[in-house]
Amino acid sequence: PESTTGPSFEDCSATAEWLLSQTDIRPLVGIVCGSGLGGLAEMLKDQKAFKYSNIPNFPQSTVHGHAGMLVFGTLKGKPCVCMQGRFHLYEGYSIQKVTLPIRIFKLLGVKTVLLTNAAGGLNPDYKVGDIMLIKDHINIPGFAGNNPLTGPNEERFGIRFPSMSDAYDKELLQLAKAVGVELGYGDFLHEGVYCVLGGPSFETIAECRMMHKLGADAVGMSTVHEVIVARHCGMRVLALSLITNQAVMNYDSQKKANHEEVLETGQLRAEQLERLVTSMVDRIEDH
Ligand code: 6GU
Repeated sequence: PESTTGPSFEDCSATAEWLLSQTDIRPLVGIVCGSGLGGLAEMLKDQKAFKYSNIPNFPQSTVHGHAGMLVFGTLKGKPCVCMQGRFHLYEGYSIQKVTLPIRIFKLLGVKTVLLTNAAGGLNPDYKVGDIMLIKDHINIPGFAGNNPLTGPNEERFGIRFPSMSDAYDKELLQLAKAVGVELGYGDFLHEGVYCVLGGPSFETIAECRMMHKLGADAVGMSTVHEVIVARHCGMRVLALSLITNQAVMNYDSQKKANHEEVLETGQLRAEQLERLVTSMVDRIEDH
């Protein structure tokens, strides 16, 4: 990992200024697309897209299934910015670099962040293809000091000790549930707790059992760091997981987690997930 300081406020500002000089779109909603869920970015109208490699100070995306583009445009007439592909700790970036785009969102004027991810189901009631609205998280890397806010606090973004008991916006959760039911997704829509691990190796059976016992419903390798940084700087957050596979919980199972299955399920339910996010954007009140 790099130093614990991460990109400076000035670096973030320079990147945001550069982006704002390249497009007239002034996004109010920032969207992060998880593995296999990048199709969402293609639904934006009047697009202006930037390859991560062309954006000053931006990290590069290295994972198959993540496109590596920052897309500006409108969704249902609302100005949005969308990360088609995110950064992960397991790619070797510092945790500050992983979450840099969220601070860029803030400086672009974003008020609400919608995050998606692919996750393994720990709750035995969850089936492959189900959607879980994240109501809370367990930050395992954070237990060991790997928190994106580690280092000197940048007061221009937020306070030293932000609360996380209100991380997932209750109004947005209510709205997402209502919109999901309206769309006919009630049968495969859950509300649950997401547990983050560093990856890239998948969990052992004992680790899955432990996380489930501790109250986690799904497990993944992303999102939580971004949520912490978004809340630190006062943006509202809605996050949702597509359950792409069931985590292996018992020693008789012949199954094992793999990235191909994750991407395939992404395709299976991508349309529904895209419709849910699009409808959410439509219904979000700007403030
Ligand atoms: Cl089973 N585990 C983790 N850590 N991440 C995942 C996953 C499982 N399925 C999709 N993403």
